[in-house]
Amino acid sequence: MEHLISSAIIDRYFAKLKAYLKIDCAIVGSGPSGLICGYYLAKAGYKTAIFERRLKPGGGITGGAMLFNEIVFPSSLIEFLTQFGIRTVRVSGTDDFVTADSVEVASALTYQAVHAGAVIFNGICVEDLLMKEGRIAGLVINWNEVLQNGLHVDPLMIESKTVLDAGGHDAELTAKFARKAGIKLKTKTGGIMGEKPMWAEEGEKSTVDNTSSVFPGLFVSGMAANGVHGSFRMGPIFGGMIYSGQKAAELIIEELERI
Ligand code: 48H
Repeated sequence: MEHLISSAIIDRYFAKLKAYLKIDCAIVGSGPSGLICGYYLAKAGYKTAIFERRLKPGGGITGGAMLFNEIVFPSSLIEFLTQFGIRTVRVSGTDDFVTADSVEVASALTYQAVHAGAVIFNGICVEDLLMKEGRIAGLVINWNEVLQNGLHVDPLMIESKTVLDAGGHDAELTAKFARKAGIKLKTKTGGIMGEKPMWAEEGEKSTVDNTSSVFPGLFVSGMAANGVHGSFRMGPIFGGMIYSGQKAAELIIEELERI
């Protein structure tokens, strides 16, 4: 019996991975902006995979704030959150904000993205990007454990028409790509501008403004967008991340329809 269990898992996993070697959009990171973007792309019928180096999806959502597992959203998102199966509680003394259980939010966003048709590959790190003829052409992937242990093991590649860097603070992947490729990014300076300190209101707003295409085929969302374009952090309020994921999906769909 044991060999059947092993064989079922091996067959199914490799069938799934093989089916996603050539896709429409590869999303790096399963934080809120990556999951939301994956949800909308998959729902619109685009072949979408999310690569997450950690074991569990959710990125910075699950830990809440200082491990207090509640997060804040603007009230403008109540209807959206309810549709996603997320319960909210009004914040006393203001109509502007609600709270939600961060474990519930991470689970609901993950469930909705996967059920819309996005596939999440966890435990896999995107170590580099694939670039051909002046545009991004996919990802270079490896087991996170291989990289963490510094093992000299060559990677595999995923071909993708578009890539979203939703990898969070410091926009490590886009920074590495710009440095290695020696190209100019579509930012005010042509380079990575770097995240600024805390300013919740400005950070929330600029996350959406900064969600953009930074090189042909390469998009940035969430904290990676703020890292690339040089804007503020906002702490444990997640409205900007949801709107950023929605905007990233719109921009990527526009590009997929154009190329
Ligand atoms: C595979 C990778 C790689 C890689 C990173 O940080 P995230 O939660 O992403 P966002 O930007 O959607 O959300 C940001 C939000 O969670 C947050 O941090 C806020 C609001 N901070 C405010 C503040 O003031 O601090 O998730 C990114 C995910 C993580 O799960 C990483 O493990 C993953 O991306 N990731 N996965 N390959 N190269 N790089």
